Amino acid sequence: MSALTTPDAFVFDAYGTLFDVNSIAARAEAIAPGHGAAITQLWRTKQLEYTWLGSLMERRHDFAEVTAEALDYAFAALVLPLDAAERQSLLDAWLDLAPYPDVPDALTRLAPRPRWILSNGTRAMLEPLCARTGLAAHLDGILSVDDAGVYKPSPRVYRLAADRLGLAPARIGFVSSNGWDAVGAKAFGFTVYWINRAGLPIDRHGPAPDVQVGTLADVAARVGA
Ligand code: 2OP
Repeated sequence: MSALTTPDAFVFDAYGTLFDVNSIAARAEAIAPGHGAAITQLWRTKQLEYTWLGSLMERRHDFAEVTAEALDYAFAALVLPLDAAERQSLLDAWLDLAPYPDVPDALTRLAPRPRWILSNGTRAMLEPLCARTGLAAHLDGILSVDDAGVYKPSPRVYRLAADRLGLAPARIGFVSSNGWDAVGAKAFGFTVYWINRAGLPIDRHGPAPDVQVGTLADVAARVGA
């Protein structure tokens, strides 16, 4: 994609892209000293795995339910105790995430293009998070996969954004830090910016993103904002 063809609108993944999920590890470490990283990694892996399995089984639970189910799996697999208050504290951490430092300014720079979230999260998870962090002031709206009844990377999810914006997919810039989400969005037809925060190779199961960058500020710079 040439640097001159800038998208007419932007759509953002939430967890790991706009919001830093690493703060969850600190809370897990406080509850289970020495196990915070292992808990968080297994929890996030299972959380996403359950979204894919639920979609394939056509028996999906919403992201709040899946997040709780994955948490219970992680503590059982690691044979660690978890009382009700600690469990609720970890689940509440998803409502208490911080935006990455460069995100508010980068979103401001991308204006006046429409800027929407498209996330696996439920509205009940995303709306208070965007309000509390102030990101709601930099966004034009929130789309949850709940409106499609299936999880990413189903094209029915990405279609939600194209329909809501009334734009051809290629005119929409999709931004995600999750490689599998970036590949799914590219397969749908978006112009895709992969924020490769972890320096990983791109997944090979589908078309590669158009642009690979390190931060959201890099995305704004790429479109001359
Ligand atoms: C999101 O949809 C995949 O967690 C990622 O926000």
